[in-house]
Amino acid sequence: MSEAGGGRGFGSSVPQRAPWSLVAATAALCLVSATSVWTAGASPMSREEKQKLGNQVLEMFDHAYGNYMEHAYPADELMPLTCRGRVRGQEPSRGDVDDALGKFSLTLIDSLDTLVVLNKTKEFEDAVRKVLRDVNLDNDVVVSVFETNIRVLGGLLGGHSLAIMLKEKGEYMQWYNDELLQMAKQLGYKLLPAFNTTSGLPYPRINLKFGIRKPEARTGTETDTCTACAGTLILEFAALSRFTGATIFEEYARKALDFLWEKRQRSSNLVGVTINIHTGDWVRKDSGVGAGIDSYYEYLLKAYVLLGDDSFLERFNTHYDAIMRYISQPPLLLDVHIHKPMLNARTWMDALLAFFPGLQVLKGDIRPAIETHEMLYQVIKKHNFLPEAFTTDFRVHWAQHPLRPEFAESTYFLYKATGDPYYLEVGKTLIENLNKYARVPCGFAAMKDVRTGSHEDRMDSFFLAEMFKYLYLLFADKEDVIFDIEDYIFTTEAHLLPLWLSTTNQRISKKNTTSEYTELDDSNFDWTCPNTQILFPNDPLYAQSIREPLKNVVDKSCPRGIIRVEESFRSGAKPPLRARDFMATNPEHLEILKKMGVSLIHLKDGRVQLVQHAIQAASSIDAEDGLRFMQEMIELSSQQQKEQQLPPRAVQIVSHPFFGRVVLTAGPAQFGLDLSKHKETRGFVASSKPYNGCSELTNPEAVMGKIALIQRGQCMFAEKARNIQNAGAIGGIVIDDNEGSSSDTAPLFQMAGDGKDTDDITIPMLFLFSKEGSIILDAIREYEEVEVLLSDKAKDRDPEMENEEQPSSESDSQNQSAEQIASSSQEVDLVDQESPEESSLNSHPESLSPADTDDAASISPSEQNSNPTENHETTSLDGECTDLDNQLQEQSETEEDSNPNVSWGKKVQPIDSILADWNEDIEAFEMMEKDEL
Ligand code: DMJ
Repeated sequence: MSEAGGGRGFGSSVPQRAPWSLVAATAALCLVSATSVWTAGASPMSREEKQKLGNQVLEMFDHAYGNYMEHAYPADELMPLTCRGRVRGQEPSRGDVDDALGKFSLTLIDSLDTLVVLNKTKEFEDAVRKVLRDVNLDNDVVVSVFETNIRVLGGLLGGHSLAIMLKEKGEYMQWYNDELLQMAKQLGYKLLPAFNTTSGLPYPRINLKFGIRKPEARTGTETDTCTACAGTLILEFAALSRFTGATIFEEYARKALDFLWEKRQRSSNLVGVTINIHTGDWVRKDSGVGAGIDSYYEYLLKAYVLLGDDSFLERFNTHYDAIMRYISQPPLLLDVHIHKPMLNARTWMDALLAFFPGLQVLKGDIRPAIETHEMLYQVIKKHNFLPEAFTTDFRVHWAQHPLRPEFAESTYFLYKATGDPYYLEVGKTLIENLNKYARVPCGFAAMKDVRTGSHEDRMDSFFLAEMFKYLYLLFADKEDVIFDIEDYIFTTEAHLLPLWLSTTNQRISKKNTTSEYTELDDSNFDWTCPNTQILFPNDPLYAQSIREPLKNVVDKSCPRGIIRVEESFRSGAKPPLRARDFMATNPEHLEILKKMGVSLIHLKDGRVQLVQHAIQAASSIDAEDGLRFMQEMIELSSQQQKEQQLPPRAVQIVSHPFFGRVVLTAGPAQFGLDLSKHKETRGFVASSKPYNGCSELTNPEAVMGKIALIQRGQCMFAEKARNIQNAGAIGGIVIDDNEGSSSDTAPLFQMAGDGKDTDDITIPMLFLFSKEGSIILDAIREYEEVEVLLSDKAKDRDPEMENEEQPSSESDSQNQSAEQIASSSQEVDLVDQESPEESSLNSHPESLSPADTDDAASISPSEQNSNPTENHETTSLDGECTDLDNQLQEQSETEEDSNPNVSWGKKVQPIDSILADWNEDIEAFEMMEKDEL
């Protein structure tokens, strides 16, 4: 098949590899593995172990992909808890996150090139046939331009790239005639109307059938888009142009990039998170490397690699300098304001920035890559996954984790760059955690809350597009992949585009763009895409030496960064100003603050943010006073936080046939045993009589030694607790009397005391909303004996417990209905008290809303103690930290000192056994599905 003006890739088999251009050659060098230089440090991993892990990745992929194909296809995504497809319009809307779903079998298209990387050529051939047979790109559905580009256009192009590679090899895909490329082109044309703005920045959404702005289109009134949304098109669009010869795609993508470049904040060289597509004004002026901006930077550097255009490198380097000057505060990466880049805009980081160390490898800046990666790994070790957002002192800020691949991506690139087997061990941990905590009978489920281990009925397509590629490649030797991965560049969705595109159809590259060519000086090329053999010629311990000082950065961090200063602090004190006396409206206090190098930012919601720059203090004594003041503020603030933000707790049903699979999100109480500090409480449940627990129980024999269930209402929570405690209960669960309530829709809260001394209450008390509570009540009706574990975090289920406790006489039908309860309850989630509203967090692409940026104030950690030689006052801060360190240490010791009966989290269940007992679960899910129908 051919077309007028078609380029080399269109209508022909794979072209001969072009002579190396400089960029292609350097890009290939980026991926030269340094394994050969490794001689010491973390123990090397044997070939057998690497193969075993590679096979494990293959098995996991089969589990995810197989379940998608069996239970969800042709739907866009699999819902792994209810084992069915997610069809837009048929499920409750999740807001912006649904804009990725265009009724075009998203997961299948996103998985195409993963199949080839994982050596599943036969399955790839089948998958391509299915795409060609079943996928319709002309649906009346409004989709995100960004997501459709990176996942669908990128998926089709990645599929095409590998299809022509396979065809060239002569065994598979011999029938292939560029059909995927044709689909890509069709889709490309469908996206073009989005660029119909004076700026050239695309609208964020488009209707696949009706385009934009027509009444039927139901879109086109938006005024803003995120920087990544407008700046993450060039790889796919340029590849489409170069494969087909149709220049328009590359031109449009270049124009959008040119506009963003023109609009960068000129003094800081940073870009904001969102921009007005008509005026070019920055709407959100905060700037980081995570949500909303991330892949804009990625595409500048990769566009240079793929297209060989120096102007992209120059732009990237300019931004990179600014990032390293203002945003990078190793090992942290903290958002700042584009106009005042010395001011932090947030006190937390988001999970999307985990791709950045990988990009730094491509840039050749390995040291900060190692540092940030190490910090992220420690956060992961603490929570099993990277929470969507976490604070500068590494507490969970937003507890969700949708199985994002960015950290695996960076791990892969760091391993390629350093050859340090440490990164293989990191990959092994990622695999273990996925199997242990995210794997469910019908796929892998996103974590609703990394702290409790609860799940969400969601398996995003990027999990298949990216996670499995990076994990497989991490453990693969060259011969484990049927083609040379170094001939390709990864898009942001890990789709593969061949580097030979750099020399194909170049004539179109700069038409109609505003950028002018300027000769770059040599410094622009320093270390970009370095040869790792040159980077670490004699020092195989290089990476380890950088990680070593950061070993305890997460566990030993001083609580810092979150300060809530109420406007109503009482006044009166003279300098040195004490935190408790501070008034943000007192001009004298403000003057003192200034002298101490502390600046004050008024947030929109009336609170005040404080940031200290020791170097801006009038003298070193003032700077020291400033540090003391900030430290006091931190203490005040953390006291307030303790009162306001107790994290959720978990009620886990551990008896047969649940065995810990059912985790219910519960609210804590301000009285009674604090489960975060003490061992879990485990016991059988019994309903109290009266059920409201407001008077002496009439059934003490039934609740004695058990966990009593009580209904909310009619008296104080503390009174209920006393009554069940007096009856001999070892714990209590208060169930909401408001029928239908759920932690999905209502914010969790703490049960307050009764205004009196509650020290007499010693048993743990948790609160469940009605939907969650009815799961326990249903279980009692079905099984009578129901045992639960009350804790601050769900424990991994224990196969041995199952063996011990499984009554041999249980019938299959009982198992089934137990699983039905379990399966419905696995969806029970929590509302993260600390997290912002999901709808705003999902604004595109996965960007965080303005309202989220400043719910607390910050002290920049690097400003506090990054330069101990200049700021001698850091000594006193370190001194202050000692106690806190001890506290943290004690806390983590307590966490580890778990009840031997419930030490499930420490056991690793072999895959075979997981598979065996999940076969049973799968049958139960299928039954459930039939019942629902
Ligand atoms: C992916 O779709 C892409 O990597 C994108 O650039 C950012 N987010 C997701 C995965 O988290």
